[in-house]
Amino acid sequence: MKIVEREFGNYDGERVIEYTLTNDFGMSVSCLNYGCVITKIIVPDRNGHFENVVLGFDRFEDYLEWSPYFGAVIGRVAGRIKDARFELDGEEYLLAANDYPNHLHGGQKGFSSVIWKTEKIEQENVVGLKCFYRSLDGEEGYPGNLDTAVTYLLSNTNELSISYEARTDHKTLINLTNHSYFNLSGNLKRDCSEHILQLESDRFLELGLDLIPTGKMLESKNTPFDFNQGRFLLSGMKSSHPQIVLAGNGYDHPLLFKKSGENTIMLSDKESGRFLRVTTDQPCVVLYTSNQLEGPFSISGVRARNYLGVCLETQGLPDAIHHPGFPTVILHPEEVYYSKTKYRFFSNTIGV
Ligand code: FUC
Repeated sequence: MKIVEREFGNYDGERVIEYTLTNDFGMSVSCLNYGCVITKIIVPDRNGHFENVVLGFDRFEDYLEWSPYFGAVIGRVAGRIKDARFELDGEEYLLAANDYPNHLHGGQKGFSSVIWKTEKIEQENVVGLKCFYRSLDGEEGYPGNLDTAVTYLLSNTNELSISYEARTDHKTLINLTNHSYFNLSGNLKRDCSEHILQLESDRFLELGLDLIPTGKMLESKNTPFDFNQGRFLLSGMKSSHPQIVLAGNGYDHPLLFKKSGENTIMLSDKESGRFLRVTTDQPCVVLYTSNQLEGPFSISGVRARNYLGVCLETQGLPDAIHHPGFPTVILHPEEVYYSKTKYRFFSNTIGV
């Protein structure tokens, strides 16, 4: 197993480094010290053909100009916070309204667009990168100095695990995730709409026109949100279900896992034979089918278009601070925030 480093760019006078972690079977994960961005994940298809299965740019400048959070760690709070404000212990906090009038994915300069300190991990059966970031009291409007560590570990079983840890010195909010856009066809050959998704979930959160949860939990049975038996993403994306239409003819919804504790999500692409099994300790996954990806830029030579990738954002419920019925995203000074999501890649004829 090995780690190779290369210069990727410069940001605010700091060097941007790309670290490529490779296991003994040739699978690799590349990531940056900027936003902990995963730039590439290279895994074999059923014929042993290695290709990239995430959306990412070859040039750092494209991340600054175009990236809709490609591969990045999102924090302090993933998703939207209504009206970019919240109250904690009678105190009102005003956040960056970067998705006016709401707050999105941690603000103007959230965890996805800052330089993290890094530490390489090289052990016998695992190779990885631990990233550290201290978010200062008041950053993007949030209270408390928050120390966060994100660890990427790649194993010889073709599993990438991402663990998140955080501590604060003042009551604050936290809900971290990774915003990778998966496309298992390999090197963006086909859209994610051809992927099959399976997970155990009976309810999802209804969204308002601003894409923020209304607070209502809807039943998924007999709707495009029922993935219990597995379904082609396309079958839901082309439906006229009002929630699908509202999200831009696709999914942008928190799906609530049926049980607490560990849950599994299975994503697969028939033609390449690639599978991705995601295991998480988080209560929901925000399923986003890149309904708003279209733009005047290219992603590794492919023109940006909607439905090119699918995000599986495992996390706490979005806008939880405004919904007392949702599990809390408040972090107290005496607590440690910890969460973990694992991504295991395999193919249906050969594998490790
Ligand atoms: C996702 C979505 C949003 C947004 C963004 C790029 O997580 O929930 O609607 O457009 O990321």
